[in-house]
Amino acid sequence: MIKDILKNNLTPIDEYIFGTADLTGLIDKKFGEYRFGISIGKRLDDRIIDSIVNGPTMEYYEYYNQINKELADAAGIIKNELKKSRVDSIVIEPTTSICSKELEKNLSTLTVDVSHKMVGTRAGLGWIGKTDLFISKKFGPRLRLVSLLINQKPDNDFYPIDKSRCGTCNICVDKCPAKAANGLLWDTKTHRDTFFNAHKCSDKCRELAKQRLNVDKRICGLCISVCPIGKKNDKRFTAASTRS
Ligand code: B12
Repeated sequence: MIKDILKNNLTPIDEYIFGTADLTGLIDKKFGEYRFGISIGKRLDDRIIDSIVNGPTMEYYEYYNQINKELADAAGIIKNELKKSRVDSIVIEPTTSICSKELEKNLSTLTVDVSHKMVGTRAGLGWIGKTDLFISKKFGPRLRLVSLLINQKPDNDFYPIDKSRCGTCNICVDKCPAKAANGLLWDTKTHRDTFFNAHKCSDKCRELAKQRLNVDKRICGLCISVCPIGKKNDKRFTAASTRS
């Protein structure tokens, strides 16, 4: 039923991926019975992502705002449709402003209450790459995510992904302008800070956004642009996406 609601309301459907997840024990107790998740990813435009070569572009920045709005709107529609089927949900917005109360509270760790990437791996849609991006089987890291928490177990099985499939590829590690990653592979027992320095990334994103766009935001996107998975006609893309 949930999958039908998603299929019928995400348009055009080939630009989206979605899945459901069991988040029991993985999110704060304050969410109570809302311990199941829906992960939704929207594909990013190849031309805009490919044009990120030395840092963020104004076009990418405007697009980023537009996609956040599109995803928030889509999640709102799904929430209403779920409600009609008597499923209550909580929308976790695509982004959290660095000045928002939630992130301010967690500024020392750069962590929010619900990680979209975790909902995505639990839904079996992808894994975490070496520069801490969510690498989806279908679009690689070329997507933005939104999540909903629900208080009913979805009527399907879950096939979470527990470890990285990046292997020996180090392209994003080498190209990261912040040198934020050390090349270690992710798995569910490995905390972000073991392989990725989010503060170095944040500082560099801010510096680049100021320099290139004259905005006080954290924007970069180079790690998304250089990843071979999800790039059109890349052999690794096919290999990764066909493994279940
Ligand atoms: C805070 C934040 C930042 C911070 C910190 C980034 C970071 N890596 O943590 C800063 C300002 C640096 C930042 C920068 C960027 N961000 Co940002 N950011 C967020 C935000 C708001 C929260 C992330 C968070 O809580 N991190 C805390 C750590 C602990 O969690 P995590 O890294 O998300 O994932 C860990 C867990 O999920 C865990 N995990 C995964 N599965 C499982 C399963 C189990 C069982 C367990 C135990 C754990 C586990 O593994 C991960 C690594 O340890 C999210 C939105 C959101 N609500 O998720 C966007 C988000 C992560 N950002 C995003 C993007 C695109 C960016 C930038 C490219 C900026 C830009 N748009 O140009 C850069 C690149 C950063 C990078 N390479 O990671 C996207 C990522 C999309 C993708 N393909 O991965 C997100 C998801 C927003 C979105 N709606 O799509 N960001």
